[in-house]
Amino acid sequence: MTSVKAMEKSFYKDVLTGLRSVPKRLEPKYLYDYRGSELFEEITKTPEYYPTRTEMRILKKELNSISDYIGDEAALIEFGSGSSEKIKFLLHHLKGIKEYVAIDISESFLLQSVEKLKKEHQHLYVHTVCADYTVPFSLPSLKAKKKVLFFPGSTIGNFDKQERKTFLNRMSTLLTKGDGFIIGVDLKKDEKLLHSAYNDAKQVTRAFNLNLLQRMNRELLANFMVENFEHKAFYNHEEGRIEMHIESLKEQLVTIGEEEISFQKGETIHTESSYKFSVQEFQNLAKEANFIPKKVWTDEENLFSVHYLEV
Ligand code: AVJ
Repeated sequence: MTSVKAMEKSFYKDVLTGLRSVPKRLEPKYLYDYRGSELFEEITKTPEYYPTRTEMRILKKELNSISDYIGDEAALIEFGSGSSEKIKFLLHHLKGIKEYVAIDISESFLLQSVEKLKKEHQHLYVHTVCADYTVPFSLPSLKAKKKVLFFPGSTIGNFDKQERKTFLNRMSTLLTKGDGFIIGVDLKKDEKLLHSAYNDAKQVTRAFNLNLLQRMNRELLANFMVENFEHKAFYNHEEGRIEMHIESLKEQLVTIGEEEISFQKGETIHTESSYKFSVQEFQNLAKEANFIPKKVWTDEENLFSVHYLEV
């Protein structure tokens, strides 16, 4: 398991590597420090950002069916446990969940949200794992026989082709026959809708993206002048993904610790991709990782999908 301390060190290394690359890029996981996690929560409440509320609507609508798949004696293992509202809902309504494992990269955020959960569910076995699930890690030993992995929010969309292959394969090796995997996957749709979901009117997404510059200033003693950069998000049709970038508004030099990084006017840092899939495309990916697609739940407008996979 990767400790968070080790991760902080690799933040500096990864930043230098990423900003010395052409084109410049930073891994999306670095968007989620405490402030970033807070801002993401705020994004989910904007009227334009449909994924969170649509997925929640699907979970509510399909509660009985989901309950049948989970069964009456399972451990639910959640990756990226920032999404406390969904898990609260499931734990409250699905009595078959006897044990809960919360895995998240943001330690303070994780501990805070799990404390509340423990108080509300005194009979639930709760484990917290602070880890970066994009690298190999192990699960704590569990009491429940059946494992159900829960990866909501279409975070799978953050991974590129190779990363999602590796991730799905890793997930399937955590499971044995009869176990399950519930995964939320955002669907391909009208590009205008997609565009506005990542360019909200209140500019919360902008603040979320630019927070990465402030994080580098805070943690790595960098000197980014945030007003010299702008948020840029658009749908890349060929790649089937939203791309989020930070654009340099002028030619400038930035120092990070002892290192200097130069920016051309208009040059960008690619900070996040958010791939969108059709149901068929995702099921094919799942099959390549030895999963059997058992069920897919969607909303009436076909904005979002929730899949139940088995091994
Ligand atoms: C949490 C990765 C699913 O890609 O939609 C939201 C992150 N970025 N707005 C997404 C995000 C900008 C979100 N995921």
